[in-house]
Amino acid sequence: MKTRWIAATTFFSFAAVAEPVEIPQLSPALKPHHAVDYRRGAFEIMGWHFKQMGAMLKGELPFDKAKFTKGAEMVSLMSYVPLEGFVKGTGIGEEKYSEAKHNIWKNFPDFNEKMLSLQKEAKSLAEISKTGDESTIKKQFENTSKTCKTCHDEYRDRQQH
Ligand code: ASC
Repeated sequence: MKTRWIAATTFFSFAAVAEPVEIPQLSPALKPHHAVDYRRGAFEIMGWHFKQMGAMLKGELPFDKAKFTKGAEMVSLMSYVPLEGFVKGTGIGEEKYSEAKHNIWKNFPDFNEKMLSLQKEAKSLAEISKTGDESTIKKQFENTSKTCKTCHDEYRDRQQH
């Protein structure tokens, strides 16, 4: 009996881990260009703050902890936005302004994982920026920045719009 219970719980815990990652579906209330606008809007907001935060850490702007924290919180909040906008049929050549490579939809579980790691690192940056010293903050800023870059290298192709 006990063995059976263990077998069942083992099965269900593996089943939970193996849950497939769903490619988001476009709501019938929206058009494909809305998905591109939506995700690009979130990335623009992240970039707006991230660039200013980077400039503070490089000493190009004075380090203002309150402003830095506010930026980090905004980046963290925005990091939850784009994934929903990566619906099929909105890659480069399919939608104007798209910079999304088509391998996003071929490797969606990997892409999803990379977005989740941005969320994790950005959340940690927002937390650390409240209490940490500048060098600790800088280290976490670099960890967060790496998650942007890793994903861009594989899944973004900058276009001349
Ligand atoms: C930005 C921006 C990105 C990221 C990336 C981080 O400000 O526009 O794409 O930061 O450069 O490595």
